[in-house]
Order: sequence, then structure tokens, then C-alpha cells
Amino acid sequence: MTGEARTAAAGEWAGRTHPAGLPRLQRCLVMGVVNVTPDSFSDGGRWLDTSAAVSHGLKLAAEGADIVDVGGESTRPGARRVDQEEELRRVGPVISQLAAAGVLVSVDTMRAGVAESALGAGARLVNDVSGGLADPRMARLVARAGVPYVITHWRGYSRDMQALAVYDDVVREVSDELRRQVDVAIAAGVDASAIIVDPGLGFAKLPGHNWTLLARLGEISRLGGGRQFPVLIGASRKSFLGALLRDPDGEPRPVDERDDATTAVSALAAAAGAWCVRVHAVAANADAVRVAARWAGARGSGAPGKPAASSAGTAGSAS
Ligand code: PMM
Repeated sequence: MTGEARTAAAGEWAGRTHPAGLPRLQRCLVMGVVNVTPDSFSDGGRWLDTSAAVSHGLKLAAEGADIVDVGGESTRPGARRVDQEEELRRVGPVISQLAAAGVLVSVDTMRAGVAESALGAGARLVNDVSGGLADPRMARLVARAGVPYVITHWRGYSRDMQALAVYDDVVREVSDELRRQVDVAIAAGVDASAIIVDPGLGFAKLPGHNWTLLARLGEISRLGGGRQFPVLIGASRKSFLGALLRDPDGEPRPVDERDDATTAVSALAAAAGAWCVRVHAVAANADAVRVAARWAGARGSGAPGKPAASSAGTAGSAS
């Protein structure tokens, strides 16, 4: 049995990696979501107003978000695109006000022009759900700016992406396709140590694909072999959780009742070595990643209740 297989069997792959330019914590990070959109499936319309979005971002940071992710374009299945001016009008003031308040902000965009303005407004991380495929200028922009870059597995725009959810071996195909996206970014000058990979749950994926990817994060982290990348997981409130929790009549659990399941995914993903979880309801998830870190830190401590030496900074008292 290889070392990789042994650690995978123990529920964790060896050595969590950290992207350059972001806080190095001995636990999984929490990214809180602020969608400044009228139509996101999870919170559409709630934070369209700048001051409501800023207040919400500050609240998420106070609840324990390490990063606040601000987006101005919905990526729900079937969504139509907004134009660049409108996207910028939505996210620009929210990002500048949150950054001015000391919040570590990422911008969720597929457009290099939006990313550039967002970085100018104080964002410190680019989260591109198309992983560079929607805008070929994105990788060069990220390389020039020298910021961390989330590359998500993506097969096409939201409008018809679910028709592309066809796989023989979802882990191999997602890893191979992500590897090609990562190679393009590196060829454009992006520092490999600044890259975070994301299997893109729900993006051209059916529920079974999402579960298989979650169960095999170690393989995603290595993209089929070689260098290990930090992994970000965006499961929050997504429809595969609604489908899992159908009521006796077969109705999916409504979007606003999926936060407990999201927290369960966060705990399991953190225990499996995920670098960050992207969530809408921060407080419970901030607790969950600390529980996972404390649990992992106690491994090898020898006695129940005795903190492991390596767990400093990851959790509170043993009581
Ligand atoms: N999902 C959504 C939006 N942005 N970014 C990353 N990196 N990963 C994701 O899974 C992801 C994302 C869609 O969810 P939302 O509409 O609730 O924000």
C-alpha cells in the first residue's frame, strides 16, 4: 500500500498545502459568500444593495469568515450572463468598503476586467469559477498581479452546463481537465504556489458526481499525480444536498434549509484535508472546521482529552 493510499484510508492526505499570500492557519479556512446579484440560487436579491452587501460581509467576517467572497454574476444552472459594466457596478463599492474595513476579500468573477478592477479596489484573491476558460486574459492578469488564484473545474456557462455533466470516470476526468486549466495558468506566468484548485461541485455535475468528488479529495488535490494543490470546496446549499434530504413526498429540501447539511460537509471536507470551504452561513461552519482541526490534532496525542503538541492555535480548551 502506498503512503498516499494509507493516508487516504485514514481519511486524510498527507500534508495540507497553503497557497502563498494568504494566512497560514492550522485548520481549514472559511470563505463567506456575498452574492451581489438578483438571482443567485442561494441568496439572490438579498445583498443587491451596496450597504446591505457590505453589512452582510462585515457580519460574516465577525462570525469567523477568514475570507469574504464577493460576486456580481449568478452561476446558478440556467442563469444568463450579466454584462461587465453591471457586474462591476455591483461588486466594486462592496469590495472597496469591505477591504477598507480590513476584511480579506476575494472576487468571484470569470472576467479579467472585473478581476482587475476588484484587485484595484482591494481584493486580494481571484476566484474564477471558469478556471480561466471563460476569459483567456484572466491568467495573465493574475500572473501580473501576483495574487492567489482559485481555478475551478468548469465545462461551460451556466445556461447549459448541466447537459455537459457526462463522465465515465468523474475523478479522472475532472482531475485531467483541471490539470490542463492549471497548466495554462502556469504557462501564462501564474506562480504554481498561488494556485488553489476546486472540483466545481454543481458545475456540470450531477449529485452522484459531487459525492464521488467529495469522497476523493486527495486525488483532486494532486490532479492525477505530482504536485499537491490546496483544495477549495463549494458545497454550500447546493441542490445535491437538497436532493439527499428529500421529504417523504420526494420534494427536495428547500435552499434555506440546507445549512446543517452544509456544515456536515464542511466538517468532513476539513477532516479530509480541504484548505477552505466556501459557505453562506459562516458561524456554524467556523465551528465545524475548528472541531475537525482539534480532532486531527488529537490524533497521536496518546490519551483521550490530552491536546496534541501540534494543535496550538487550532482549538480552545479540551473541555
Ligand atoms: N459556487 C458558486 C459560486 N462560486 N466559487 C468556487 N470557487 N466554488 C464554487 O463551488 C462556487 C463558487 C455557486 O454558488 P452561489 O451561487 O451560492 O454563490
